Parts: sequence; C-alpha cells; structure tokens
Amino acid sequence: MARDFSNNSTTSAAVPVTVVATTPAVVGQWAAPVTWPIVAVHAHLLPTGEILASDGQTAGATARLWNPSTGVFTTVNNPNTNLFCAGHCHLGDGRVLVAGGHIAGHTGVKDTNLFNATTHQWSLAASMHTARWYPTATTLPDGRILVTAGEIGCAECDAPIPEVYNPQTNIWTELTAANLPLPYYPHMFVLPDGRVLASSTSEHPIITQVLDVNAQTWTVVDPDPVDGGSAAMYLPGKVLKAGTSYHPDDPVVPSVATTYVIDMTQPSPRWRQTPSMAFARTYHTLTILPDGEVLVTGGGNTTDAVGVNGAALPAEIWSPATETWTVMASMSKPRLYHSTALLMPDARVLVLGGGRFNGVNEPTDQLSSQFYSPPYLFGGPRPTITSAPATTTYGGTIDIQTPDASRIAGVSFIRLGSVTHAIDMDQRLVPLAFTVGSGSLSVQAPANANLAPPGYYMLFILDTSGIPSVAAIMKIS
Ligand SMILES: [Cu+2]
Repeated sequence: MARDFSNNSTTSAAVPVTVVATTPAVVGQWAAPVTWPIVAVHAHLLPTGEILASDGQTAGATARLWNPSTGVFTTVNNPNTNLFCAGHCHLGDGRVLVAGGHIAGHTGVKDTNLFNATTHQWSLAASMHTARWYPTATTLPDGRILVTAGEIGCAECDAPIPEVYNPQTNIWTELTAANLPLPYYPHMFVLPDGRVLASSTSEHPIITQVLDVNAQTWTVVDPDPVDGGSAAMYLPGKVLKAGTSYHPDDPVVPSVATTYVIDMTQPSPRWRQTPSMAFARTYHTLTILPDGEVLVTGGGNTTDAVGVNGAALPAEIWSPATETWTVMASMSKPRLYHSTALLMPDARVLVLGGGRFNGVNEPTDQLSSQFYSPPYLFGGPRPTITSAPATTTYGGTIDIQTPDASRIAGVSFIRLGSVTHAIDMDQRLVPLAFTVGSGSLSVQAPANANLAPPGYYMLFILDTSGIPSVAAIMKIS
C-alpha cells in the first residue's frame, strides 16, 4: 500500500522478489550484540577511535566512553546538563560540541557543552541565546558552528533564529535576518559553494532551502516538500534522503520507502525520485561507507516509536552508480526511535541505541550495540596503510605509505560521525585524487574547507575490488 502526505492510499500490483545467496560476501555479516550500560541515543566517533555516547530522558545525565578495542566502558557523565535530544558536531580541534539539551519534553536549554577526547572532560562554553531541544549543529568551513531549529519551551515552538558559535572567542551570534522556523533536527549540509542546505528534517517534510550564513538569507531550492527521514551527502553537493520523517507523538501511520536525490552542483537542482528501499522505514539512519555506497539500518514499517514487531531488521545498501538499494543481512535487535549508527575506522558500521521514548522501556530500549561488516570486508585481502601523516592542510599533499599502492583505485576522506535521531550531523565523504608511486600514494588533500570543514577525518584507501583499508585518522586545517 502506498500513502501520500494527505493520507490518501492506494494498492500496487504484487512486486516480484528474487532471493539470492546470503553469503557474507553478498549481504555482509552482523557480529553478536555487545551489552551496553546505557541506551546510546547520541553517539560520536572520537579522534582516538573511541565512542562517546549519552542516554535519554531521565537517564540523559548518563554518558559513557566505549573503547571498541578493549570493550571497556568509562563513565563520563556530564555534570552540567541533561544532554538528551541536544544537537552536536565536532569542532575543528576534535572536541565535541553539544548544543542544548533537555529539561522536560519540548523544553530545551541554552547550554553549550564541550567534550575533550584527550582529557575525557566536559566543560561549559558560553550559552546560546535561545533554549533548544532537538536542534542541529553544523561545522562551518571557517570552523564556527551553526545551530538551527530546536523547540524552545513547547511542542512546535521552533527556535526560528539560527545562531553561530565562534570557538576562538566563545561568543554566540544570532543570525537575526535569517529568521526561519524549521521543524526539529533539520538535515543540514555545507555545500561546495559554502552555503548550507536544509534538505529535510527528522520531524516533517519541508520545502528545501539553502542558507547563506554571511548574507543571512534563505533561498528556496525545491518548493515540493518530498519526504526524507534520514539524509546523507554522499558526494560533495549530492544528497540522498529516504523513508519517513515523523513526530512520534502524532498518530501512527505506515512508513514509506521512497528515496530521493538532489545534485546541488547543477544550475537548477530539484529532488529526483530514485528506486525505493525494499523496506519502508521511520527512525532509520543513513551511513556513508568508504566505497561511496550508503547503508540504511533500523527503523520500522510504521511511525510507532515503540512498534518493535514492525522493526526492519535487514540492512540495505544504496549504490550511487545504479541508484538502487540491495537488501543485506538482518541485525538481531529492533532499533527504532533514538537508534544511531556510525562508520568506524575499520570500515565496519556500529549500530546502537533505540528506545527511551516517553517512559516506555522494554522491549524498546536497546542496551546494546552491534557491528555490521559490509560485503567489501569479505572480498579478499584488505589494502593496508603503513604510514600516513597525522595532519594535513587544504590544497596540500598527503603522502601515504602502502605495500598495495599498485592496486589502489580510490581514496576517500570521511568526517568522523556525530549521530542522533536518524541524522549524522557530521558525516560527509570527499573523494581524493592521487598518484601512485613505488610503495606509496601521493594524495591531494581537499582543495578547500567548503569540501571538508576543519576537523578530523578517516582516510581510506580502496583497491580495484572496492575493498577498503583500515582508515588513517587525520586532522585537516
Ligand atoms: Cu529524542
């Protein structure tokens, strides 16, 4: 059954499904779940390779650091703020900025918290001008942080004035001329021309607009509000969105599987519908993979935030070459509202969280994580990086030592993720040009900060079969 935004429905003809061999080389493989002490409603990959995560609702004053190599959890509770349903991203120096948080449902806070990955300490920065619950934080090319939307003190009381934080001066500045109420958790992407696209939101479909931060102007890109519950900029200026965006307090309706792409590098960009996912989803997460494909995990076939029986357990992978989805192996746990996913430096994807919805706990709360190994990890020996620099600069050259230089066919640069509520506010992929030397690669760093805002990235090398290395983590400034 298909349904539009006005809830008109129609039935379609039967769709034939072909089942193919389900070997790991075809559908990937899920490891056994790992038990967690918290529900990872918010999750960040740190430059150290550790995961910072925090919990939800009454447990939102609870944060943990997880070392995936040792399995050790370290308590790093924030002493200042309940971080539940804040927005977040990485600063250029690798600290995590968390904007806003939770006092009660629909009631945000003005707090700005910073987490230092080296010292494991939280600190309070200057407060925002406006309290925000469910805002989005975006690292700008100049290293400042843009915060948009978020509910101030009641349902649908969306903060209309974006603010920009300067980490050098510890000052927030309101973009008063850029007044635009957006639904919560807008999906914001810095484009190659430096403007910031609002492609969709986690709450409702929107007219697509683009923000010029310096001019404080919004410009309509596409007036047709096609839906997308999660979104990812899979190449510079090219955005994919899929599934349903929804407010979980609204009446339950069926999810959609629809998928759209937009190319903001074209003169008159519009959303273009591409083949749908195999599974309709709400509360799912899109994760960019090193080979440029996009993984979808989690979500369910209705907008019921606690509807575990409708959970979509199979993952799917989208190919930018064919613009089609392929069904992958199934995970073990239902991961609905408040579930998250992060690409790891070893090219696996960590899926975690789900639950903490309106006081409903089991069986929705997922106190676990689960690693997914995509098919590319079963295709043969992985190329290896034997040495790489720790830092690079815009327009510079990155010298990589690798015994596999002669079979390298691609180099990708992927920003460390910071994910919650179906949107990774940081992830972006920049393909890098390179030349092959003897046992080495000479890689061209991103030309400018619009392509790769300052901060920490994973550099993957991929062989001619699309098999990725373990990443080198590198800071660009
Ligand atoms: Cu939430």
